[in-house]
Amino acid sequence: MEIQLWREILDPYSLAVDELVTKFNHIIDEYKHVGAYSPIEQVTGRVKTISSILEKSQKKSIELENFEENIDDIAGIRIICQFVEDIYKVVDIVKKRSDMRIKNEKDYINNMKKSGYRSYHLIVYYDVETLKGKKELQVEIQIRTLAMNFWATIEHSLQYKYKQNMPEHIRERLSSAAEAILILDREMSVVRDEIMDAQNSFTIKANIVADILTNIQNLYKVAKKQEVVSIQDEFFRIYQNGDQDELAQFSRDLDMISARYRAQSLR
Ligand code: 0O2
Repeated sequence: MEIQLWREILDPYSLAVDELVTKFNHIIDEYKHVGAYSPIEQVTGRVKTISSILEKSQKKSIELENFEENIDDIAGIRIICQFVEDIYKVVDIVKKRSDMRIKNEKDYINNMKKSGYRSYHLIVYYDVETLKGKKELQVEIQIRTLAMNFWATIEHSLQYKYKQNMPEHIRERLSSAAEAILILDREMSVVRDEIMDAQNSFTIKANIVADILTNIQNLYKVAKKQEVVSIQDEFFRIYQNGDQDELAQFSRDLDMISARYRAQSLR
């Protein structure tokens, strides 16, 4: 197949990957903006390379004319979560969306692969708009924890290096590393609530401080310098005290002061 034709075929897959990465990143932002914990930690995406498509077609005896129907991971999205529980939340989020239709799912978390591989896979149908009109594509979404991703990345590199001939002692090491990852994920789940509380309160505090600083910066334009300086001193005092409730109250008071100045400027 000519390189130009490959480009034409793969272009919509690039669009799908770009759109989906943006959409999943937006979900992270939505959680952040309401000060809530996001089950999605990180999102990446890729379009399978031509050589990788050729290799898979050969391995699975797929005719090149039919590769789009038969290779379901030409567009791939990888979603990384902190905790195993988050993976199932993300699966629910995807299932409830109207822009992705589930074709099939594989739970390699409850059914770990012989290699030790763990991950949740969804194949979804996703529509993109091209110059030729709407095109329905298949996209593979892999959802896994940070720990599972660490293992899979290392194992993938070793698979690539050794192809079918991975030495037995390395296979054994990978298998015991997979066990260690399983235990690590379980241990992290036990302290999940505490970790989430700590992360939530960090995010909430950061948002309050950002609001206060924006307000102070705007007040410099409209209020007397002396008044802003004393507001700023009060902020430093409360911040150093470290009492989050007091900081939140200060932020609300500052909102009212700012609103008063805005009202005055409209008169
Ligand atoms: P690449 O290079 O990552 O794209 P099936 O026909 O369903 O039996 P298929 O189509 O390979 O097999 O589906 P499966 O098993 O769900 O695997 C899809 C992808 O999951 C793989 O894509 C890998 O990315 C990942 N994966 C599956 N098993 C393993 C494993 O044992 N180790 C690692 N590191 N990754 C795995 P590709 O196309 O094989 O590879």
